Amino acid sequence: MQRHLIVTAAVVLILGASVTTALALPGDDADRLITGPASDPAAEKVARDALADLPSDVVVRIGTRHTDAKLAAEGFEIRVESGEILLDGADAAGVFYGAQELRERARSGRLDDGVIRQEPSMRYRGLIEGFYGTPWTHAERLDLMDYLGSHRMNTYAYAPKDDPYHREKWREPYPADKLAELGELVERAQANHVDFAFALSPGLSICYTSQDDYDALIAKFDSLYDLGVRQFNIPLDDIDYDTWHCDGDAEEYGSGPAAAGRAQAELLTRVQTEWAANKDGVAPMQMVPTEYFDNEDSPYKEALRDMHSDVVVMWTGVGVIPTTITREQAARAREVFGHEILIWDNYPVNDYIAGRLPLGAYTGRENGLSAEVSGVISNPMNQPEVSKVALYSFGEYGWDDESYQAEESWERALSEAAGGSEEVVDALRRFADLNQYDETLHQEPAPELAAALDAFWEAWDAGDHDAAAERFDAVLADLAAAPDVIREGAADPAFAEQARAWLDAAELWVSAMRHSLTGMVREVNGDPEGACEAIAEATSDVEAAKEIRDDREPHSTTHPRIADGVADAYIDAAAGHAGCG
Ligand code: LOG
Repeated sequence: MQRHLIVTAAVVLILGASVTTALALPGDDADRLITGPASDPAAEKVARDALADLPSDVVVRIGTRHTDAKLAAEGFEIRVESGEILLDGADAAGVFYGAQELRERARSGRLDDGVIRQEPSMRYRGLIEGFYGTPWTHAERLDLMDYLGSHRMNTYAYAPKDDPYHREKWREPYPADKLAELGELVERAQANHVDFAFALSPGLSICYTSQDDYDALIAKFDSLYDLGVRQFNIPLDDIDYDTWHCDGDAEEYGSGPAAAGRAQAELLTRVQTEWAANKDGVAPMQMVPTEYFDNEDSPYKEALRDMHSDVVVMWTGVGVIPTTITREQAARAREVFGHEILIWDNYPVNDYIAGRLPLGAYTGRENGLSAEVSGVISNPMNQPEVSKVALYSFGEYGWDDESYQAEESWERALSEAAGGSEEVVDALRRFADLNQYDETLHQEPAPELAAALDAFWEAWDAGDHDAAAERFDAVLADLAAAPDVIREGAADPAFAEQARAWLDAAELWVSAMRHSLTGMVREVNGDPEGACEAIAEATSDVEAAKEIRDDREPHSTTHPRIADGVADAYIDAAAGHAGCG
């Protein structure tokens, strides 16, 4: 197509380009983009961007309902032939995603004559703001809506544990200013073909048999419905299901997990049948069970199986933050919960590992989970911009979980965060090595640095001190340079702002390692005093690194963890070698 278009463009240029261009004002490409009924402003804007990278005589028709292909929801087809591009979708979201594909291919020169057809493999793709600690700001949420839309993700579930009106004060209506913000979020979500799912967590205090509590819950949902919300969720995770909050519940249901399961199932069934089913456009209810983290059958899950069959059940996999999630496990979850499963994937959430900024690849999710579940959505970090490294891969996995490759996806995510610069990608890769340990998906701290250290010790112990030190210092020099490269080069300055504490701490830990190395070298060169001076410098760097705090909870309570178990171990060992430990 590229070659063909260029030829056509040349011909037009000779024969009559002047006529077309004379009619069009500079930058006016109205005549090159023809929109039909399935198109909307979001798709149009993207398609218009694509025109900039297409030869000027190419006509693009979007959403004109020309395709007879049976596309699944949100799917699209792009037909490229003879100077014309026909882009259509199963729906407006499909046209929007197709326009993104077109823009991307036009930019990278990968647009040949023929047909491109794509459909998402999962119904739900995106995130659940479901972590503890400092919730995202309004501005950050707005930005995330755009991010989701531009990465073919369609779900923003709103469930911040520390929004009091979501959990502790669930009965209370949102104050006007908060409601206005939620309204803006819903609008921005809609503009990006993102479904805003509102979650209300009454489990800390609800009396299941109380009509007043039921009414309070519905009133809250109604207030969000009026803003345009059409997906609703009742998360009942992290509550004590052996404790009732009123005597009536004990009388009605008895006690124990099965009783809790019945009370929850009845609540969801009632909300589904009396409210959701009667409200125009409302999707089936969603819920998070109290036993969300395993797939063993139990009296509680048996009780949930009686819940209205339309209700979607969220599940985190086996374990709250599972290293792996397999098809077999998911199939079993579907069986024991007896409902459609939507995975609440606790990655890259960092509320349980204060001081960590997990930047590793999104790994361990078996290809083909879409056969068993209707979606896999991310519970991200308190730091939204930094979370995009993982969210990028959730987008790819949700769109095509069959062919997803974690490492390759991660490389693309880094490249996006780096604005395409190889130098910045390298710096991010190094920084990510120091920041990938998360106890679960990545259990090896700083594997690259650890490997460099192994090589160093081997050479050092063999007596090859100078060569060992030189090679290791070259590794440390690259690491030392990385924070500044990221500060200056990250595509979005918010990345460096939100990673500030970790970038500053990384600089100090690397500096401490370099001083430690100097100490070792001085010692073997017969300068014990100089050695101990260097070790003292290392110690003061480490002390300074431990003073650093991020301002978001829970990270504000501790210092950033940088390559711990590797960097600190080396610094300790070096002090011993230098004879001043
Ligand atoms: C919470 C979640 C929290 C996450 C990680 C679920 C369903 N609930 O253990 O809010 O962010 O773990 O700490 C959870 O995962 N409970």
